[in-house]
Amino acid sequence: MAQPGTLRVAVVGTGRMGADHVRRIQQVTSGARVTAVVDVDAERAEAVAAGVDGCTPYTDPAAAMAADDVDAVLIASPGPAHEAALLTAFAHDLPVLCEKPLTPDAASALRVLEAEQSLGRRRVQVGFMRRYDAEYLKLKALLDSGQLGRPLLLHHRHRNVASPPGWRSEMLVNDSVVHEMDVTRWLLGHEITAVTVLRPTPSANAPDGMQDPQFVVFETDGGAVVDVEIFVNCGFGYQVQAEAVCERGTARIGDGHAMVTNMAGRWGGTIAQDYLDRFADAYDREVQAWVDATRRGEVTGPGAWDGYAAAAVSEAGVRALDQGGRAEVELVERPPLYR
Ligand code: ISE
Repeated sequence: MAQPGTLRVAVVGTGRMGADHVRRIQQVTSGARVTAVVDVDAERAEAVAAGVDGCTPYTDPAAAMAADDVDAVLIASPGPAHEAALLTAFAHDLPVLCEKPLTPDAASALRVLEAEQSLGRRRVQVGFMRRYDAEYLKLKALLDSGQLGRPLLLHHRHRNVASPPGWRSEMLVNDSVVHEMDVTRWLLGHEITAVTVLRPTPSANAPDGMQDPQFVVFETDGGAVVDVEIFVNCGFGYQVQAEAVCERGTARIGDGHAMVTNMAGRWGGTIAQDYLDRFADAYDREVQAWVDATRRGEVTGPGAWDGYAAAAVSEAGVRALDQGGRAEVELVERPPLYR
């Protein structure tokens, strides 16, 4: 039985990310426990539920959200399933932590935004976990302090060891670079107005037909120019780096120098191999912040507007990738609920 006041969470989607969130809520987060897990694969849901005391497996998100012992929902199913799960959570007036992307395209994200507005209050935190990473938080605090002056440029590097099976070129934009879209908006406080995608000769290690790496450029409404190297089959490790170039100096994060070793005439360190490792602390902080805010009856962190804005930039990015060159971002006016 959950302690009184403990947030009882249904986790929708028990793939890699969802299963990691179940572990996190049970073992790391305070004030919450998992009482339901949902997966279209019944056996997988049962296997995950079997490891958690008092947890019921479901194949239908709506059934889990209607259960008496569910107070909140964490959505970690694939992006195309998010809209239906979010609308069902709204129908039950349940607070939601929704993994990124909010939805795969701007039209569906806008429908979510409209549905949340009709509730009259915010219900959704979006899983842009980099906003909870200690290094990104330091960079944000430094930029906000004004010590470096106005930011002019951001350089991002985003590398994965290997792309998952079934990945396509546009997923580098809407599944990977979506993080840079969000941190750029968050770090600078600007909206992204245009996206250009340049396509170097693909790596011989990329799957057939995949444009990898890509070089993506954002323009912002505050006059900044931002570049992103996305390379999802780099082979050697998981690296996420960012450098801000400002009027009075620069600041860089993500070098991964937590420990440097000297041995046998060489110096060096190790490189994380995936995001669950590199961003483990950020995920822990993100989920704890969601649980704490939800228990206070609040919604904090990146919300549906941020999810929609990232979806609109992704859409422009995919257009720029397909057609070559530059595509402008089409964004609706920011509704009062998100100002
Ligand atoms: C994945 O879904 C993530 O969110 C990771 O942070 C990103 O590095 C990876 O490219 C995505 O596929």
